Amino acid sequence: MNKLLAEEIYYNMVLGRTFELAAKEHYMAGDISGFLHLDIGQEGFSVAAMKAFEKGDVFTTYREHVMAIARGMDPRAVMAELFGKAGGISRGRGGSMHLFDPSHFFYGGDAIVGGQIPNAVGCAYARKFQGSEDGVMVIFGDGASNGGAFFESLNIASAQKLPLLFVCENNGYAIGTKITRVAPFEKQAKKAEPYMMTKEVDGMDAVAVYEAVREAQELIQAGHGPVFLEAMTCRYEGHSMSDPGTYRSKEEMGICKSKDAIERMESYLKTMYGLTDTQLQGVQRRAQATVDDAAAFAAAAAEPELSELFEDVFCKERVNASF
Ligand SMILES: Cc1ncc(C[n+]2csc(CCOP(=O)(O)OP(=O)(O)O)c2C)c(N)n1
Ligand SMILES: [Mg+2]
Repeated sequence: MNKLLAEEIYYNMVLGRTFELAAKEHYMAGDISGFLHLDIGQEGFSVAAMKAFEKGDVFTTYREHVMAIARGMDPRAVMAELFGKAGGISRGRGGSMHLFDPSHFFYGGDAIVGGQIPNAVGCAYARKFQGSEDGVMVIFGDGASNGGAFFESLNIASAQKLPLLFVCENNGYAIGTKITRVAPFEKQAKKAEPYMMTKEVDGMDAVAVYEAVREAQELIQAGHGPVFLEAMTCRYEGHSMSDPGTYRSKEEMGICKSKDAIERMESYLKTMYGLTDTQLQGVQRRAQATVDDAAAFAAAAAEPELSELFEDVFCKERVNASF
């Protein structure tokens, strides 16, 4: 990976973690309500996957703030969405789980576990039909891979040879349930093996994730059909702000945090490109300033108009007159 890209990925990882820590603080202060799922610990995967799949459509889960920012969305608009403000990326109507921006080919954020998977299949079908070569990436958790829609999606994507990259972000848990209690194996790629090529990557290693996603996208762009990538990650916080995470031992968390993706990227930048601690601290300060600015913007932004309350809720016209 060249220096410029490595620095860009590092900045976005630090920005992501700083953003998440600020979101946590604002949630506790009552500025953010509803659900808030933090991505702390998984930033290496989130940022590298977005940077690698720069061209193409992206569908993902509710744990998507860091991905949205890495994709190019303005941190101000993302934070304002968390605050439920009119200046939010989804006009304050979606909140944390529904960051949506077609101009960046980023279609959420989905509160329905696994709901994004069949949506991505539909998009991949459309892209194939349109002759577009970039491909579609869908990211989902290990828990989501137990749902029926996931298996149906594997089936139809492989039967139709769709340009779709399935990425399972396996953090080992669905809320407080360990994946091995509800699935017969720890690695979920096994479920996709009869249908398509599968690969595994260390999701705590941003450089490896970047390379694995690039390679997989090249395969789908070459008309290879769908590919399945499994990234093994680790979340540091509870499932959401309402989960104290007491089901994981100190020992387990210690092992988890010893793989920290940000620290790993720092050693990479130091050994490969001779970056100094002072330079890395400069990056951290830049990230902090961006997040402070985003939070100040969100706090000062206007609430959505009350008159908009029922907008985009009901269909205004009959689509089919004979219906
Ligand atoms: C269809 C559906 N069932 C259940 C839930 C409740 N729920 C929210 S998140 C979650 C766990 C999902 O775990 P996983 O797919 O591994 O994602 P992670 O949060 O670990 O990234 C569940 C069961 C939901 N939102 N939607
Ligand atoms: Mg999970």
